[in-house]
Amino acid sequence: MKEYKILLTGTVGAGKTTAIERVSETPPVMTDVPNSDTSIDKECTTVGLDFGQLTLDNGDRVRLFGTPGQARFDFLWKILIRNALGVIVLMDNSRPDPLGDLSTYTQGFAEALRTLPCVIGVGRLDAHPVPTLDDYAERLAVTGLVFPILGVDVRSRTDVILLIDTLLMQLEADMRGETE
Ligand SMILES: Nc1nc2c(ncn2[C@@H]2O[C@H](COP(=O)(O)OP(=O)(O)O)[C@@H](O)[C@H]2O)c(=O)[nH]1
Ligand SMILES: [Mg+2]
Repeated sequence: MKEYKILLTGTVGAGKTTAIERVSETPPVMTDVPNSDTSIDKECTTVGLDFGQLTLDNGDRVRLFGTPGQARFDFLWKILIRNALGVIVLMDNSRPDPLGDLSTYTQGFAEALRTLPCVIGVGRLDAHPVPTLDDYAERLAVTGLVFPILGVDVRSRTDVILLIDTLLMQLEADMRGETE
């Protein structure tokens, strides 16, 4: 049995808390509190971290850590990324500048992303088709990064599992590459 620590990050409201709620087998640990930031239209916001865990079909265990979304908490990102084996970045395509948001996270996690696998999950694509997944790929390519980019709805358990599986597939590919 293997154990994976995965970090889930992304903008406020992208669905980090929802994603962890959907897949966690144990009651998720949450630190959402009433939102005092009037520039963000949301009742609750994550100040600390969310945590949940699940067992995959093959018995491997995944521990999921959700980061606070706001970039002003990036000192916490650096702590939470320790020992993580991969990063899921959730994007909200209804925001004013989703590609700018993407850059915030690729810069915030730049050091980790040099070695760790990552997958980008883009939400609310149905109502907000632009930027397209290709636009995201192009933005990533500018910084020399190549990661899978998936359109997802984190309210769907299947979609959250797909993000985790996509990340773990990269991990396994990396490990095979190392032993060959
Ligand atoms: N309509 C719609 N709502 C979504 C979608 N993805 C997430 N949401 C909603 O957006 C909110 C995300 O909140 P939350 O999980 O607290 O976001 P966090 O700040 O990243 O933790 C929840 O109410 C979700 O139900 C989507 O693709 N479409
Ligand atoms: Mg949250």
